[in-house]
Amino acid sequence: MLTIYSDDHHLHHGRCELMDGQLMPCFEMPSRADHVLQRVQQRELGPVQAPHDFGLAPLARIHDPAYLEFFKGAWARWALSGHEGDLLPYTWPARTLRQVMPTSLHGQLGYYSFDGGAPITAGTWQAAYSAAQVALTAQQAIQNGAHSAFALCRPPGHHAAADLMGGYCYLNNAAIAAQAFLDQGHRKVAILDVDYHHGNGTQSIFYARNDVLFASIHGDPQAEFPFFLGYADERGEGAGEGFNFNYPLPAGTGWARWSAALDSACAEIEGYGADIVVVSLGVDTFKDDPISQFKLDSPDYLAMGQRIAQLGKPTLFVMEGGYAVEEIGINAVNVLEGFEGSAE
Ligand code: SP5
Ligand code: ZN
Repeated sequence: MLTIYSDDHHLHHGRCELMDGQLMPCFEMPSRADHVLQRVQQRELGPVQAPHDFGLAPLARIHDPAYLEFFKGAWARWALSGHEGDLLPYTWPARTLRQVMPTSLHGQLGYYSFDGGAPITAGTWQAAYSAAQVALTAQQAIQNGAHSAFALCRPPGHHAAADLMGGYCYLNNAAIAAQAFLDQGHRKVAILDVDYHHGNGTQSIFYARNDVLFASIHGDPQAEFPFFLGYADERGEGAGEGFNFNYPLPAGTGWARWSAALDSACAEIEGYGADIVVVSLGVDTFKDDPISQFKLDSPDYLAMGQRIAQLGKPTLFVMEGGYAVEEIGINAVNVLEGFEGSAE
């Protein structure tokens, strides 16, 4: 399987995230992608190539142009005002407040974010921009006939909505790639999100549309981040009604229960008749993940890849979460090897 990877991810190294009442060192760190790349090479999964640059246009098919403009320029505004540390939001337009656009940098940052988990550093825009290009380059490989490809994206993307960053995410790599498939002639794309956290950004982007089916298996938002989306009764709206599927699962979920949800999600994807499957590949479902509560073990990821391969569709894997840094490479590449071992 072809892997697309850019060293630019190193440009994004946030110092702290706001979590559990504290500023904690960021769990989403550069060594994550380094470990995945090492494992890809060690297992000889296939060639590793750098991304092409498709510019801003495919990003603007998903993200609000004003949001892109803000994100691109935020660090320069922060540095100009004499600051050196990371830019992190602290006030959000929650209920009872107005959805207005202030002129202040922190006001605008609050407007364009939903949590204190996505710091902006000097290199965050470039890293996120390159990650989106990584996804688009892997998408192009499939468009040109490959049965599968791996977009080794960092930072991740599935929490980012059209005009919101949060949950370590800035640009929704999987959504950008899914839209590119549609723009290049495909009619039905299924996004299967196996990250431990609900893909709230991806869901919101496609919630009223029937050309993208979204299915997500994740920690029950009653108890887990992102708390405010990801419930089972969210089925889509308008033309998108019946094209959104959430499988919230309790803490402690292991492979037996998790794989039953995967079977259900796969049945929906088959019934839909997807041309293409995009997998939001988070491996924070791992038993030793430091911020998550599922109990999948490394061999389970091989079985996950095998089950996804049974769909028989061209499949784009897009890297999302996974914070047990020592095992992230083994687990992510196990999914890809499981897929390849079973693909036609
Ligand atoms: C892409 C992705 O996986 N983003 C995840 C963002 C999660 N941020 C909030 C994590 C809260 C974890 N709380 C449990 C802490 C255990 N001490
Ligand atoms: Zn996650």
